Formats: sequence, structure tokens, C-alpha cells
Amino acid sequence: MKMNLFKNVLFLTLFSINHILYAQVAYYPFNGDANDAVAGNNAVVNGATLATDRDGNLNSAYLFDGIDDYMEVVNPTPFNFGTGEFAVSFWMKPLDPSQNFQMIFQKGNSSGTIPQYWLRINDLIGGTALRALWTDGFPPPAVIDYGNASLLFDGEWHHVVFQRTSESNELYIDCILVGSNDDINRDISSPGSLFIGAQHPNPPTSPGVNSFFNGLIDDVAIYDSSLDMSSVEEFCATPPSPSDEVPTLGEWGLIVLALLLTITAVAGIRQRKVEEAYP
Ligand SMILES: [Ca+2]
Repeated sequence: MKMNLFKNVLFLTLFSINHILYAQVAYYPFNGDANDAVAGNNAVVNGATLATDRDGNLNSAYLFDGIDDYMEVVNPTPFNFGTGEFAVSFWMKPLDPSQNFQMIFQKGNSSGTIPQYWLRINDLIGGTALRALWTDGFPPPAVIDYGNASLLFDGEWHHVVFQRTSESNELYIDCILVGSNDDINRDISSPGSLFIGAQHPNPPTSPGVNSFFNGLIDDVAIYDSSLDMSSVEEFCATPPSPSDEVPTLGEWGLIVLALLLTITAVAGIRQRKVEEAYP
């Protein structure tokens, strides 16, 4: 139990440091609501329901039904990064491996001639299980395809980073780089909303919101910088399991350091008390 507490404190400390180091423009922890903890750009919830998160906490993630559920952040400004670096980090558990074209998030519009960026469960039969896309509206878009549907639909939560660095567009799953390209000079800013769990309308062929995601999403964080994945691997940390109770070497180091500091402080207090008692 104590080790769980220690790990949670360590995780929160590292998580907080990362959120300070990287310029976060929005953060949706989905703990009880879909509010933005950074700047108040709250998501409007359309049908999605609160659900249990990856740590077993009730009402701390959102379930999208794959039929008509989605969220919309109407103010597009915080998510317009021009040609600059940015990153979207979140957790997901996709639930329906039989349905193509399930949009996880989309900023912009569904017309191929309007700037946008998005990530969706794409063509499960065709082998592009997950597609990440960046475009300035001039086809062809920059695309990363990921093919391992069995990993996405293994019933577990997966951490995803979708980002553009100064050198490449990148897609990470569980902190492993699964695809990249260097087609980065695209201005992705547009007046379109940020949708989570569905795709923008694209009249006349798709006049309504469409391509609904079936599954769970949590902890959506958006940054106006790219993430150095070698230093943020704790983003992918899984909750401690009973077999994961033994501290790592680094954690033992921190525990020993904390003990030494405590012993030194206690010894100092005792010394002062002795001096006060026997001046
Ligand atoms: Ca949450």
C-alpha cells in the first residue's frame, strides 16, 4: 500500500514537471466532466458518458458509443498551430474492431481542401488500422498509417502521442514511435472546431457529424510544442499491479535519499533540543 502511495506521488510529481516543461494549451482530465483544466476551453459533450478510467476510478474517463456520441470544443484558436510544433497526448481503449472510419479527434474540417489534422481508426480490412493526418488543404496530405489492429483492440488502454516536431510528424503508441514523415511545412490552422470522438460534417456527401468512435478516451492533453518522448515515458506508465510492487533501482535511490534527509533533519532537531535543554 505504501509503495502504491509512493509510486502515485512519484508519478504525479513527474507528470506535473512535464506539464510545466511543455507548454500545455489544453488539458481534459475527464474527471467528472469534459472541462479544460488549462484555459477553460471546455468541451461540449454530446451523448458521451462518464466511465471508469484505466486506474479503476469511477466517472474519470468518457465512453463514446460509436453511434452518435461526440464532443466539440468550439473555440479553435488554441489548437491552431500554423506551421509550428504541437502535440496531442491521450489514452484510448477502442472497442469495436468491425467498424471502419472511427474518428478519435479532428481539428478543422472534413473537406480535403481545408487545413486540418486528425487521428482515426481507419480501414481495418485494408490494413490501415490507425491513420494520422496533417494537411494545409493542398493534397496529398501528410499521412502516417499504423497497421496493427490486434494491438489497438486487445481490450487494454493505450497511450497515444500525435505530434509535429521541428523535423517530423510522428505517431507514438505506448511511447513507441510507430510512424513518422518529414512533410512538416503545412499550415494546419483553420476556423474549424476540435471534435473528439467524431468527424466534422462534410456536405453534401456527409451533411451531419459522422464517423463516430466506439470506445473510451481519457486525459487529452494538447501542447504547443512537441514532446521529447525519451523524457516523458512516464506518460505511458500503467497503474501499479500487485506484481509491480518492487521498487526500481531509481526508486530505491529516491527512497534512500528521502530517508537520509529525514534522518539528518531529525538528528538536527534532537541536537537543538539537547542544546536548549543543556545550554
Ligand atoms: Ca481521467
